[in-house]
Amino acid sequence: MSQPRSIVLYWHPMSSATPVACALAELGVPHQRVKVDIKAGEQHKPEYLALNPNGKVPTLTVDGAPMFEALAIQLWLAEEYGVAKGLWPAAGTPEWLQAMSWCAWAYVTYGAVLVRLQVATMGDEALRSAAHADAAREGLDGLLRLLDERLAVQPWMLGAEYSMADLLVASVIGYSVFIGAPVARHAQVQAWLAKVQARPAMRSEG
Ligand SMILES: N[C@@H](CCC(=O)N[C@@H](CS)C(=O)NCC(=O)O)C(=O)O
Repeated sequence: MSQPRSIVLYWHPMSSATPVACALAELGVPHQRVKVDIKAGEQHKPEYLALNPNGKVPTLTVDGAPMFEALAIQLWLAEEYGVAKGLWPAAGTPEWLQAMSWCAWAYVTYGAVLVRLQVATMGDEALRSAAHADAAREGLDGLLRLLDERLAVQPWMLGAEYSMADLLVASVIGYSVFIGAPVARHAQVQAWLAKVQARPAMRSEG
């Protein structure tokens, strides 16, 4: 058995670090937490930028070695700890190919349209636009339809069992509800999201 690793999560409450905190809890990974006060600008300190040149949370260090981007961190955690727990498929299997695809779909494809909606409806007044917001909402609706079709034929992202793919994808879809994505139009997605969010690990930001 390999030596336990020393894991440290640099985080801020209710941020992009939240899904990582939930993933650590779901996988039962012992770790330390370091709060980075992004409202006070701690993310711009040279010692933090040395870990994460983006100056954002989350950052995870593994035996002192840093990694950043919530998607990359969660995929690493799933690979490292999820396979033994039956929460992540073995690399190279058909289920793993689907897991990688849907996690990237959520964070990259869906996430890009979500940012369009966010920019068109929140933040800088000069960038707000009802037309852009409508177009982004329609884009998200089309993507949510794909997810709804998948969840109409199987209860979880990878089939019969809950997996870390559900946690990753639901983290993005759940956040998108707050931005105004039309999740409520998709009954299967809504029911699945409620099941994922009811898991104890999803409330363990700490
Ligand atoms: N794509 C990045 C996004 C990280 C991100 O935007 N983090 C925000 C909090 S939600 C942050 O640290 N903002 C501080 C800043 O921009 O100064 C990831 O997934 O890690």
